[in-house]
Amino acid sequence: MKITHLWALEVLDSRGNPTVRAFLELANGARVSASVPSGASTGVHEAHELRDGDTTRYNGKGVLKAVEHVNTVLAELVVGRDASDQQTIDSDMIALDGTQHLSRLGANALLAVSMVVARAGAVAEHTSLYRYLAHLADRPTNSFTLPTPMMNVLNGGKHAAGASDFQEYMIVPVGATSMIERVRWGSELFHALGKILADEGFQTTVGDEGGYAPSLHSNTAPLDYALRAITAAGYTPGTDIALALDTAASEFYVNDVYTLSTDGTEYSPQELTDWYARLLEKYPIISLEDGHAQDDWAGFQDEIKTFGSRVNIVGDDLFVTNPKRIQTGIEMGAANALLVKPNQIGTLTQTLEAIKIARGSDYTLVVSHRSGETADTFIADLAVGVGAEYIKTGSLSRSERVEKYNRLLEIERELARF
Ligand code: 2PG
Ligand code: MG
Repeated sequence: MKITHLWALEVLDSRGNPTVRAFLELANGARVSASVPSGASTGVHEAHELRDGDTTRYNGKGVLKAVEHVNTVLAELVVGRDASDQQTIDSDMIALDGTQHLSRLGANALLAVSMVVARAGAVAEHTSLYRYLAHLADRPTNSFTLPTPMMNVLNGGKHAAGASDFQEYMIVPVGATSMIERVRWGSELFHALGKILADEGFQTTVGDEGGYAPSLHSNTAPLDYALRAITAAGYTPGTDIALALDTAASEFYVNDVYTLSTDGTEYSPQELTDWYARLLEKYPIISLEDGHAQDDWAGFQDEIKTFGSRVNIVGDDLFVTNPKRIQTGIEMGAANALLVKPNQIGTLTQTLEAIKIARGSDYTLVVSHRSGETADTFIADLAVGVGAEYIKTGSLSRSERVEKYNRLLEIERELARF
């Protein structure tokens, strides 16, 4: 079905910063929209998020230029095309931009259009977004599995000042057999954790991703609190609920040294691997994301050699959802799992290509939100559509996080009915 209108607006994300929301109208009058998220611990190799730099508004963070690009050149390119034309629309937008990191038109402009075109494609086919995304990804559209959430119940790093150096302490309800159970277990644990923290006089205010952000003065204490909360909520650590970490190590790495100021320790890349190995012995951790810095390929290789057979070693800043970097990682044996963030690369088609390459080498997939989110639940459908084993979309509070879980509940219900 023909696309008749395309336009964009500057709206706010969950941190109160501007982001791009695109709208699209089809020939039958149906209208859809899509919003782009934004990171804080962004990798240096990510596609370019275009900000206005005009300090008289939003401290330079406005996105009016990106919005203008959607309203002019991108609308010109897309209006009149068929909504099912995802691949060519995406590749034509990339060609029109003409730069390596989409810095001319802005990856935020391109992704907004790419997402809204996909949503329109699903509407035109009278199908659900996850089913349509499965079709775009060349996957079966008659059998789906739901991802297991990695729920970030304790926030640190760049997402919560004054907490830990590590960015994310996640709980993973591996023993739950349905989304209804996974969400309930997560919520019960989140509240049990809040009670433990409050009883001990810690703050229970939340960070950017909806997890608690107390100052526990140690990078391992949050793991102990998470374990206590699992037990307090009536679950068994490891078998019912496991743990996952995103240390976001690029943020505490300078000149070959990893500095954990909360603990007062410094590690070489190899010492850091050894320390992680000790943590993995002690805690039921099943996944370690960005355990070394974004260009410390040797650090990641070392992780694979030391504990790669037991744990998901997830590349986020390392890969930035970029097919070329993933290929390099595969050749070097530097990870075994891919974090998928469409806005790191800029279009849906490139995201699906990244996934295909990773899958070709049996990588595990973790579809992910950004720390600056909107109420858009696109990534929930993406995780189901591409058959990701995991989704990472924050804690059990803050609507921009919880809405993704709610969307997964809807999808589970829909799959049970049809
Ligand atoms: C990450 C993400 C999401 P940000 O590092 O994995 O949790 O954070 O969006 O700030 O890059
Ligand atoms: Mg990360």
